[in-house]
Amino acid sequence: MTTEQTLVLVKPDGVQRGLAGKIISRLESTGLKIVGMKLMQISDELAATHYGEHKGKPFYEGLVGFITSSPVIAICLEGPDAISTTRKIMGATNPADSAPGTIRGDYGVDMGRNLIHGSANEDDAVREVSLFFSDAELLSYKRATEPWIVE
Ligand code: DAT
Ligand code: MG
Repeated sequence: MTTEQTLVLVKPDGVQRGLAGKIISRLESTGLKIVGMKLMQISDELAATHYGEHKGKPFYEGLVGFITSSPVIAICLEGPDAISTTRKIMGATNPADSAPGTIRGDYGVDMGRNLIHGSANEDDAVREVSLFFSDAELLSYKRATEPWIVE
């Protein structure tokens, strides 16, 4: 197990639909630690940088339009295997293929409204966390429950 940080976004559909609490609760319940969190409006520039890998794809304009359409909640989660654990709880990119019990499987029906972003791998996670959070916004703290979460 490697201690990792990962970037999560509760996307505009999650915030608009009042599902942010439920989505964050599922991630928080794993024992992963919230080390940064804020409600924010993503600018066109930030969206273009964040989704740079998808530039030129047919869904790119819609994706950038959607992610900048209304506020998101950005979260930095920290803990053992935080990246893959978060991706598992999110479910597959297309909610239609996401298993029941996952966030996208339980709350979504459309690829373009899939509620949540989570960094895909270690390189993306490092890049995305520093894109959305300054050093001062990421807090280092201990929780009394930690020995009950990690051996
Ligand atoms: P993920 O969000 O699971 O990491 P991704 O990085 O491949 O998926 O794509 C980013 C987002 O773009 C995804 O959450 C939804 C949208 N998207 C991806 N592929 C798409 C497609 N074929 N049609 C429409 N939207 C798509
Ligand atoms: Mg991705």
